[in-house]
Amino acid sequence: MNHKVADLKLADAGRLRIEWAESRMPVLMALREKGRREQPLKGMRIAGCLHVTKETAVLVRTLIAAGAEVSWSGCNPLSTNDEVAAALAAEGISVYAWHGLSVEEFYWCIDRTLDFKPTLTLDDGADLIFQVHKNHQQLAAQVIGGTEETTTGVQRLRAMAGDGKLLYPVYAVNDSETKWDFDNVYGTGQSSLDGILRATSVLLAGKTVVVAGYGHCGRGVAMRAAGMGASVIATEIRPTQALKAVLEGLRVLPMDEAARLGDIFVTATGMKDILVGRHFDVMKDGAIICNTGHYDCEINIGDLEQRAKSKREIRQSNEEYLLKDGRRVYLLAKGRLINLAAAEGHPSEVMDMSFANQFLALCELAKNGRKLEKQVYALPPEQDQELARLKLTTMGLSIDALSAEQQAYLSDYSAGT
Ligand code: 9W4
Repeated sequence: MNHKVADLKLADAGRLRIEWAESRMPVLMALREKGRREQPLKGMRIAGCLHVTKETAVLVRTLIAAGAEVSWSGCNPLSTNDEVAAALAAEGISVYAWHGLSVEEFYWCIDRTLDFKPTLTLDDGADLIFQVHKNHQQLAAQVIGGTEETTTGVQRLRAMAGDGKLLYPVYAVNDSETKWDFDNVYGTGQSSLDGILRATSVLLAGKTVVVAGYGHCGRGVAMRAAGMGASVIATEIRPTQALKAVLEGLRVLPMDEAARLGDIFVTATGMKDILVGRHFDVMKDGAIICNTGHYDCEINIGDLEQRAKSKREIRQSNEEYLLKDGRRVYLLAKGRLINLAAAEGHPSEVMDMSFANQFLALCELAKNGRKLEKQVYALPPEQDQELARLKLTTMGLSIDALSAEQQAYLSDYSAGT
């Protein structure tokens, strides 16, 4: 058997999910049709370690259409969609993933994907690459290259390359503008509000939303909350970001002041202890708090527990803390990423861009990877332009181009102003 999933009977439901994602991922679908004709991945064996979601399934099917053999595991024990995993397995695809697997099972799954001796690896968090380097070094010689999806993974791989320890070249997919900018701003923006609404079903119009951290994610959340009629306060520690928030029409305050005013708090800083005891002490009765930053330590839940007389799950992903003075504070998704724990992560349209980058990176490795050093590489900037253009085309949009005269004007340094 070339798979291990929770329940093959879920395959029909999984197929519907994947079909829906395919209808929302036109760039990857266009690349699939081109790949089917040109077979850029023919002869490649790809081991992937990436969230088993409906969008990932669209990528997997695309890799296969382009000529690759694949073997897949999930990269987070909680992110596997069992219906999707079943659908892939039922199609004969090698997939080792089920929701809620243990740490030992997690590495067991990765090892199964390495059994078929990959020529390319695809990572989200670098667990698969690390497993090759730690326990299967003999496989590295035949691996042409790998890709890595996340910032953290890329940082760790750069450190390895710096120490001369990286055994094959890796493309940092995260560094592409068509990946991080779209994920962080538009993906996190919409899906975080989606999570908040699924967990609460509150009216956003007229509410005061406090966004902690005005980075890309915070900006996305603020923009969408404002669009639904909330008045938005941003908190920041970086003067430039705070200034941008002000010039984009938000109020900027220290959290100690914002804590008294907010109806809904969303942390998006990547730092710990953004909401702590002294903030809970002054929040309005009924305040809603959640996190969309990478770590689940932005909200100090210990401080909240200390102040609580009792707590109960009042709705899915929504816990009511009754404080000793009678006020109620609602903590969503236990302070974990609200967009993933209470909604479905980035919409398929956004993943379309990220995974198209993955696909093109693997094609590039198959073609030219043998010429690369054992380093971490950014994808060529032309790829960003190509993908953005393709996305526009699939949306039925076209843009202008410079005329020959305009091109010449750009490079003519003899002309005055
Ligand atoms: N999913 C995830 C993580 C933790 C988690 C309820 C609280 C990331 C990127 C993509 O990490 C991911 N914790 C959960 S559910 C859950 C899900 N709970 C359960 O109690 C804890 C994850 C990439 N991506 C999208 O964003 C959309 N399609 C994708 O492939 C997926 C999942």
